[in-house]
Amino acid sequence: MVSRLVLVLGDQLSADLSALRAADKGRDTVVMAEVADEADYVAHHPKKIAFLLTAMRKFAAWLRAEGWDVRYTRLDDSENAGSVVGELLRRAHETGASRVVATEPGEWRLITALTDAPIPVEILQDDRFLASHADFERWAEGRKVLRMEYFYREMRRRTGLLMEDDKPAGGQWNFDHDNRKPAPGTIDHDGPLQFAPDAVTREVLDLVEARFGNRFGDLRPFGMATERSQARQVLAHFVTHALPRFGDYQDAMLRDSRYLYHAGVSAYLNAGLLSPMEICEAVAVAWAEGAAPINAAEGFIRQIIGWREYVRGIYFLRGPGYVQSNALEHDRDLPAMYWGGETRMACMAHAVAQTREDAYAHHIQRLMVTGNFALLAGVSPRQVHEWYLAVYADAYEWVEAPNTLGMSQFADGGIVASKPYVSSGAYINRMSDYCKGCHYSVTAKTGAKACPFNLLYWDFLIRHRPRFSGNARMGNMYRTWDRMDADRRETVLRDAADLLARLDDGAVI
Ligand code: FAD
Ligand code: DLZ
Ligand code: SF4
Repeated sequence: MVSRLVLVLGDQLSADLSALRAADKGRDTVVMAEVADEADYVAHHPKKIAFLLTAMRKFAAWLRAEGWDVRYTRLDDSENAGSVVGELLRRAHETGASRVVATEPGEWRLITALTDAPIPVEILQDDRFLASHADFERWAEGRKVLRMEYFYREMRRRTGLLMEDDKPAGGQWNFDHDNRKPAPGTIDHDGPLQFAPDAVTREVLDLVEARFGNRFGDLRPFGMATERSQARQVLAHFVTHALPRFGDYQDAMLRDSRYLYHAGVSAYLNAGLLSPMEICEAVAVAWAEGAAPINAAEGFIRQIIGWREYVRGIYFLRGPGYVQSNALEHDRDLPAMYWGGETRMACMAHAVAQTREDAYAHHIQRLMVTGNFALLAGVSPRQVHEWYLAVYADAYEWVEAPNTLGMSQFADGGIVASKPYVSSGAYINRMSDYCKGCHYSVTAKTGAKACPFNLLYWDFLIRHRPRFSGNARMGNMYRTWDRMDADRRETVLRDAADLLARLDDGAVI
């Protein structure tokens, strides 16, 4: 029988990958390649590139130790073809292999490239997820609205996580009402475990610095896990030290505590160093042993078997056109402050500085600070999407696009979110300590010192009144506006228009 190439991509670093399971160790050749096309299709954060290339090199070494023939291409190899398909063709020529077996990539862009490649590529399901495309399609079939909560309950029943017979543990499916506490004064947790760079990591850091050092994003200090055993330590550290309080302060934001009690495992999970079930089982065990309360365990498990699986389902259900979505017809350019440009808004400055330094921000920073501002200001969702895809270490289109375009920007017209996630400054003030040090006043509703979120909030609602006034969950907002004094309403809209004009002129906001 003829030999095949087995493609392993940078976010497929799992021992039980379907392509590896389908291959013959004695006959087939694994292909792994660091290629410019994958680093450049958006301007990925240098830390993200360094993490993936280091993890790829270590995974390749592990595969070799397991007896695989691995052809590994480094970014600076002179023969490097520059693209995944180019590398497959080069290795096919070199080995005489006439077919490729691959696990489905997490982006349509690469699926199309493999499907169109001038060599037959067999694409297998990525069964590292709990719901297959067919499972999700079956669930979605005939439903008018695809709400995550109902999908999640099915996943609980299917996995048996936090189930007592056929009933949810604690008597409720969802404990979110216990999970919205404002920021506490202090946090007794330093965030995810960090690792001093070893020789492999240091070599990659030098390479990434030379090639991508001038991009947005700090490469150093670098403390990410880059192999499975380290990622397992990050998980164990989270379960012991942060999980018990994860639920309580899930939505809070603090200047001096970037992670609060969040896990910081998404980059490892999405690259394949951890599996969703092993994470959830560790959390369920902690709850069963009384080491974590139900609101923490349920809240955390819902993110993984609920949201994570659900957004992937939406991405593949809606097809390659999903990333073009722009239901609200927003077309403003992404302001320079997203790339580190100066801003007087303390919340935006904090979220962007943390993103630049860590390639990480937690969910509420992404949704209610950077996402909220872009939505209120009417920024082109395509540009917002490309920013999120580039700057976070955990970002691949299958997970990033439905979160950004659907949940955050309402660009899909309400498939993921039943109403737009917009708020005035009051929400940010309640959930964070950002406003204390801000140039703007969160209580000022008009005038030069008015918090930009306060002005743009009303401007957004009024601009989109025909679309949203009939939404039962938004009626209160419109009633509040209608009760406002007419002069005040005029001033709010005039100040908002002035703010947007200054934003377009490149003024510091
Ligand atoms: P924790 O808060 O500790 O949560 C635990 C885990 O749950 C995460 O590791 C993650 O795997 C999963 N999870 C939580 N929320 C979501 C969600 N909404 N969708 C999918 N998984 C979730 N997450 C990504 O993994 N990649 C992305 O590119 C990404 N882009 C986002 C863009 C926007 C605009 C928003 C609002 C959210 C995005 N998220 C994304 C979801 C979420 O912000 C991150 O998963 C989370 O911040 C990762 O940090 P953590 O591991 O500390 O998470
Ligand atoms: C994100 C990324 C980067 C920066 N570099 C590589 C690479 O050099 N080689 C590789 O195989 N994968 C890389 N990746 C991850 C891919 O972009 C990812 O597999 C696809 O986007 C599909 O999710
Ligand atoms: Fe952000 Fe407004 Fe608070 Fe300033 S006052 S930190 S702009 S919410």
